[in-house]
Amino acid sequence: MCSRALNEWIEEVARVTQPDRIVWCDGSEREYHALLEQMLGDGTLLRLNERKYPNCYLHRSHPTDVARTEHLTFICTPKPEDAGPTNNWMSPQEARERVGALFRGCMKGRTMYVVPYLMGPPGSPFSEVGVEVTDSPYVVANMRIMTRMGKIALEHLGDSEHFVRGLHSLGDLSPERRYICHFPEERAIWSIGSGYGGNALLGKKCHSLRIASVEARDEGWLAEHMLIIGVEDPEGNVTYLAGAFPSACGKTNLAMLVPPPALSRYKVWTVGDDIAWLRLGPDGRLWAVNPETGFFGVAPGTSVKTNPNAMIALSRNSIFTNVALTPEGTPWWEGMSDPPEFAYDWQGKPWTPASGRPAAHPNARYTAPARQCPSISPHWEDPQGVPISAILFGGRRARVAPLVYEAFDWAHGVFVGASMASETTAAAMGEIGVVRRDPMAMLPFCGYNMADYFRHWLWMGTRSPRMPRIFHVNWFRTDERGQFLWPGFGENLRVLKWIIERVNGRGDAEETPIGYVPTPEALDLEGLTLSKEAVRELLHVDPNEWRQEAEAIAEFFRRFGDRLPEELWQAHRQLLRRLG
Ligand code: TSX
Ligand code: MN
Repeated sequence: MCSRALNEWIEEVARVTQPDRIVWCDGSEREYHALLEQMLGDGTLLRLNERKYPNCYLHRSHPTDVARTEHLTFICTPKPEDAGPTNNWMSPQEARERVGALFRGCMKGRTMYVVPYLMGPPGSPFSEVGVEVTDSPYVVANMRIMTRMGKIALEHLGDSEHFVRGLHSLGDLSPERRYICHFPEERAIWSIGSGYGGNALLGKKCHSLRIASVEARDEGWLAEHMLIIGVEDPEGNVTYLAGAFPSACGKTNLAMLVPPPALSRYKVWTVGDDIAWLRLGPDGRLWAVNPETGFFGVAPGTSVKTNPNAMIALSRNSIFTNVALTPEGTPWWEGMSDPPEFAYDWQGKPWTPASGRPAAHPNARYTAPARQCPSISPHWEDPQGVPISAILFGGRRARVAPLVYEAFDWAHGVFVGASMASETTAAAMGEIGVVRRDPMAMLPFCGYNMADYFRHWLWMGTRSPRMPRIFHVNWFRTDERGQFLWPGFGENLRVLKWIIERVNGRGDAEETPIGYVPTPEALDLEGLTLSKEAVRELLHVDPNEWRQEAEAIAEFFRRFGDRLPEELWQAHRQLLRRLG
């Protein structure tokens, strides 16, 4: 029943890469365990404590291969303008020559795995088939957690030639010969020289965001870097929200939020923590699915306090990458609990709290099945998706951005998303506290010119009178001494409650130059000990700060030249006018 186009492509890839063996993956439990045994045998994986972490494994990556490499990630369109000023561009011809040369014979002596996978629920009109060819068994094992792999994908494909072609090889793991190339016209991805998640699990960022964003533009939908949650109120009504946040804003924590005691009659359901595919439904509402089946989460900072649902999800059937290992064979990372007296660090070296370096890599990850998350929504695999009532854009801002505000309308909301920014945190990212623009949290993930992407967003808003309302949130505002003003975490549900009230025509707000901000009384702060002063500060919109912000936004917008939609400049002028 296998697609001829698929067979022909696999033959062609094998001719170029010359593997010793070809293995077609069926996605079965049995195949998974054989693969794990093989990796335990060759040292790719270590088995963790079977009693405390059943069926869990540790992988230590090459020390220079620990994160996505944006400077080595390319969009390969015929014209550089089609990649836009925020992407690296390489001509398809140069990519075929330069990167193609690296694939020649790269699988000699290795096994080539053919990994068919489905992004999206079985039987859903949202869903897409991809096939990743890889010489990394670690990639295959992670793909089995993150996607619907094997038989189900081939069934979806039938004899069609319509699938995303992903070619991946570890190559020699040298950063000098590392490339992640995307060919949106051919719906193809070439990745070589890295085994790291976002570079190598091609179903995730490469397919579900970069390639899918181009398809979404062409076909009239949205492929977004968003979490999806359902908030159930005490009466049992569930309101679905989607949210885009740059890194280090706690997106996975928000996706798995546990209500605080004062709102214990509410419940937050997790639909997805990273990617949303959104389409207009027959009812004119925007419906969303999570194309993935797992969480590829940052381990450091994840604890029973910050995210108890993630801790349960990752406690079995999970793969850990670059975490520390305790003498009892359990994983450990900074922020998980009090440090052990002794551990092996992410590179396997002896470590104590006095070592003066982190035990886990700051970008250490867990790969955990979504179905194991206690808050997973009963609707997370619904083929039609869930109806989205509000879109949240967020950022980490010590000042300027209030706790929450609502955009005036869709076009203004697109302006809010396009001008999003966040402050850097991790020392690994360079200086800390620097404001970086990251429109819709898509800067590293949009597969085409972001000016065109903004135009696509604006157009989507003209297609239905029932589009979601758009909000901006900031959990990270600080006082003059640098202390966080808002308690964050579960208490963020108080902000979501106001957002849901607004969507339902309630919830008091004050009109400000930047949008609708809750009145202090409109936020449910019962059981919180926040001073009146702190609330005032959290909700304050300072015209002077915002005039500076507007100039920074203009500077960013100017990078797109005359390709930037006029509506965004219009929104910018209106902001300046309202600021006086
Ligand atoms: O994930 C976070 N969220 C979202 C939660 C649903 N973090 C963790 C950092 C990002 C990876 C947060 N950190 C949040 C937040 O809302 N807010 C903060 C800032 C903060 C940190 C600590 C405290 C309060 C705020 N308070 C105490 O530690 C007692
Ligand atoms: Mn992400």
